[in-house]
Amino acid sequence: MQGIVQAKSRVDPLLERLRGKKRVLIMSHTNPDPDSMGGGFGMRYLIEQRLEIPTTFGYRGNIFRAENVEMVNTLGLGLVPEGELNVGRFDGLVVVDTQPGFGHTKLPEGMVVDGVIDHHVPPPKTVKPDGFVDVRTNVGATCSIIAGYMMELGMEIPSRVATALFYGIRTDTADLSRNTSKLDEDAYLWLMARCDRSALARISSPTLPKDYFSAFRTAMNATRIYGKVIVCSLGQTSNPQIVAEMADLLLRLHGCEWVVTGGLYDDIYFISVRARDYDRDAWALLDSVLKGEGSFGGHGTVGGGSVPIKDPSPRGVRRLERKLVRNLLDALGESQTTPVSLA
Ligand SMILES: [Mn+2]
Repeated sequence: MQGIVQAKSRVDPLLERLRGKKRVLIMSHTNPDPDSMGGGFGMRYLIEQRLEIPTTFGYRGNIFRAENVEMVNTLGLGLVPEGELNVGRFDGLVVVDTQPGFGHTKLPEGMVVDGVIDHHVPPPKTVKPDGFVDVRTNVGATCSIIAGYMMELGMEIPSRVATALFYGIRTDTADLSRNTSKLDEDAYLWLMARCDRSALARISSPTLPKDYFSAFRTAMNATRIYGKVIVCSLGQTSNPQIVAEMADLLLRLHGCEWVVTGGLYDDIYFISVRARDYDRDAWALLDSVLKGEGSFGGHGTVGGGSVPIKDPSPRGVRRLERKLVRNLLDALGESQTTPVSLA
């Protein structure tokens, strides 16, 4: 007798665990980026389709980057801010693009974590949840892992979901140019064929407010070149996203091998690291810059960290920046180099 062959997927144990739940909450790290938003949207679709359980994507912090705001609006991601979540309504919790134990990840108290799907190096003090864990540090984007489940299950997905997942892979891997695995390539091509191209174009180049450009001018003036290392210490900033955007831009400077940018927002000092060459390890560099302070994460040539500041006065910020830059230059052998201004 021939039965119906069910497609098998790596996500099956999670689906089994969630079966029968009433309402599932999906969370990511604070200030969600496209990979976490795309991954969350993808997991919502997967769970709702396979299990017919309603889901909600809850988030902490803000969505800063104009592209990311456009992504939320154009695709109708329907994220719910933490303050508006009624946590008691949920009996399931799935965490995407981060892991419990990271400093930038706060999950609702008392809730059991049913699943973790991520591609970051696990935090040093890992509290291993007893639920489903799929952490693949060789993969460039959480969205690739989630698209992989859909491919394994033979699912067809709406263009909105495909576009969100695709944009997550695009941003985390810079269009497959960094930290890329076979799975990222397969997922990228599979999603590309299902994307809404005009939505994608809108998300990729949204209009920008005037103060965006003045923030860039300030950042240019704050940039110093120490041989192969570019440093941009912004002090207080009104938009922490400029820290990551400057890192991406400065990496294109001739002769640059490393970029480290930083800025204070809401009493947290944010740091971004980028490396030009494939074999560089941003995680290891952040480890030696922060020396146990704050928290950080990274994969391959891209990394980010945050340090809560005790003294947020301009002097206090300058003191922290000086210390971090000293650690950085020591770690990269540029401590004797005289800095040159960029602009
Ligand atoms: Mn990611």
